[in-house]
Amino acid sequence: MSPDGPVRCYTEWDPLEEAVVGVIDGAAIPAYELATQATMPAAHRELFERHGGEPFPKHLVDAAAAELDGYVATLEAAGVAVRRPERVDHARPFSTPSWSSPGSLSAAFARDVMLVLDDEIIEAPMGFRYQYHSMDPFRPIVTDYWRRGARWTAAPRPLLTDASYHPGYAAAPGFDPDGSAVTELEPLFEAGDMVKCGRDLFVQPSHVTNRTGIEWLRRHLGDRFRVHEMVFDDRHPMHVNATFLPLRPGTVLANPVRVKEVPEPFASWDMLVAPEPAIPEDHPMFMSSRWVSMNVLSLDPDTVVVEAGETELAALLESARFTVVPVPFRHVNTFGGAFHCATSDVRRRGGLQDYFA
Ligand code: DAV
Repeated sequence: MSPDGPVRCYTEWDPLEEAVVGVIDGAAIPAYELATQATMPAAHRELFERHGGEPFPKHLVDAAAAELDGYVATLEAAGVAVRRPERVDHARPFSTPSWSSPGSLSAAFARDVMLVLDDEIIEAPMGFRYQYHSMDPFRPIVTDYWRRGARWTAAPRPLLTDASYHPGYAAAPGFDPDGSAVTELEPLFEAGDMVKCGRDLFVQPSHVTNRTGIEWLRRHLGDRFRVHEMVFDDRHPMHVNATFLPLRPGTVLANPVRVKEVPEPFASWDMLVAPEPAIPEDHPMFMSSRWVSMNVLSLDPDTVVVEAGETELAALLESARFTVVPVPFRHVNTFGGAFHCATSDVRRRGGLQDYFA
């Protein structure tokens, strides 16, 4: 727990000193598999079925890549050190002894592949088959952090045979963690389903995070952290950061459609209700809902990066005394996320605190 180590992160809001920001280069169209069906817009099913594993059209990738570079420049101008994963071709098939995938996805959403907590990086056991190698482009960075003193752990590698999926999941009317697209056969989680609030880690069971994965984390983290579950009113849960996002002690940004009840520990916090996304209805959104509009990133307890077109959200945050840094990110939105998804915070200033004492 050296305070001078390269990795140290306890919250979503302490002053950001270093982060990994993803790259979209080489992105492939996700293959159609059960977890895709459970989480991604039904309108694009045919694209996934017919073109899964092929490269995404270059003009879409290039536009998003330019926005990611612009975002990195903004972070660097704010004094944040930024590392990027390797640029690789994700349109390459691979297989295990049990199954094969026509390709991978991308290295755009750095958040999801690893949980950075305390001085440790935990590689996520991801539930999509096409995410099986999603950590690979990040390995040089993580190896370097480890050489410089960080702890480095990989959660047990999942097998992802058919027994890890639950084809009957769709029968449930809302989301019931016991009716997730993934079974409880082995630990599965993605770090996008988590928010860090000091001693308390809040995790959403979803179609990519199961209770076995949450229990693995609970036991791995031991006494220093309390691991809580949060379930929201979302039929297609995959990552909690377009649903419920703490911005500073006492303030959380919430999705009005999905958050019907504030999780008990947050009862005394101010809830900022995210406005209707400004993303045009006809904007291509292949992998998420338009609610990635609220997928913001805190640079410190007073400063939030917001998509440049989300002016209502910016006004709401300003009325709550935040400074808003607008950054264009619509073309990144097309691929299923925004700033919180694209960023894995590696070091934030500040120590381990209890915000719910
Ligand atoms: O539509 O709320 C957000 C996914 C962020 N990676 C959604 C999914």
